Amino acid sequence: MPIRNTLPHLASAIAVGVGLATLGLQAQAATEWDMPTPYGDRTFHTENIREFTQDVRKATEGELDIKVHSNGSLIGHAEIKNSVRRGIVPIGEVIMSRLANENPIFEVDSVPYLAAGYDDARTLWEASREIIADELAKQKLRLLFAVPWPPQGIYTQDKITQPEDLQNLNMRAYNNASERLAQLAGAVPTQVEVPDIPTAFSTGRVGAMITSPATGADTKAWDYLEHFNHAQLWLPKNMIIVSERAFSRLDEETRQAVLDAAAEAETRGWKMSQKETQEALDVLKENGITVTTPTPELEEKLQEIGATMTDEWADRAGEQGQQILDAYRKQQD
Ligand code: PCA
Repeated sequence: MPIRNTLPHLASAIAVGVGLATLGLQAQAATEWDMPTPYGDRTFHTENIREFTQDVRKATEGELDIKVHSNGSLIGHAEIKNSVRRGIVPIGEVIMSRLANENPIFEVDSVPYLAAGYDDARTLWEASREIIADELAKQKLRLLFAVPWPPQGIYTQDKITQPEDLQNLNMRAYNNASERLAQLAGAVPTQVEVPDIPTAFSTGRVGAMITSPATGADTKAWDYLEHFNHAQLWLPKNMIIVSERAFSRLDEETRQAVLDAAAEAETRGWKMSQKETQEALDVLKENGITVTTPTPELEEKLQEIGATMTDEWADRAGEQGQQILDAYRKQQD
């Protein structure tokens, strides 16, 4: 009798014990996050992100382990933002201006000549960061950090001196602004993601492109063209976003570690970008690309296109856009 009575108790005690042990273990097990990014391993953005994930690993003693899947290998660029929003992945990188169709404020960094150097780009970021973060927060996305690409220019097979030289070129573009600029210059734009650039050139789909010295060097532009015009049109930013839901599941200490590493990654990334500009220009030259700046005639045309695009953007971006422009101009003074 006593034995019969004790056994079930013993069994359930063991079960509870095992259950608690499992729970305890789960609470301590490392969290693993998959992080899709659109650009390749040679890109300084990817290097910076890897450093960010190492910093998080170190600071949390391995509690949060973020695994980077670069070059669109896990999720293509076009799907990354919505994948984070839907919780398919907790964190990811996208170029901010890709969200322009949702709200024009996301492409404020791709308006030609609005902020075409690092100091102005930084001021513009300070003037726009909060409003952009708030827009993302409405979708339960948290902005962790943003880092600019080097200034955008124009790659061509032939030398460009006159505005007419751009006409009818099949021009590779990557966001609405680069597409619109190509259009206004009389070229024929086609959107192509970075991993697909070499194929787009080798199959003749495009013969020119708008991008940075960095991406030209990363994709070995010298294999398919000869000229880079360092026009310094704008500095588009990549941003790292995390789903608020995934973020809130982390404990307080881990959350702080992520925020600290993100702040460092932003500071480091801006420096890397600036350094990369000169280094990539050198790589282009060493590999036979002729690097020039716009002739006065071309400059005039690009400025005219810039003025048109600034007006178009301001119209589209309405009150929020005006708020950013006012804050930007005020900080510039
Ligand atoms: N490289 C990316 C975005 C801007 C840049 O410099 C691209 O060309 O798609």
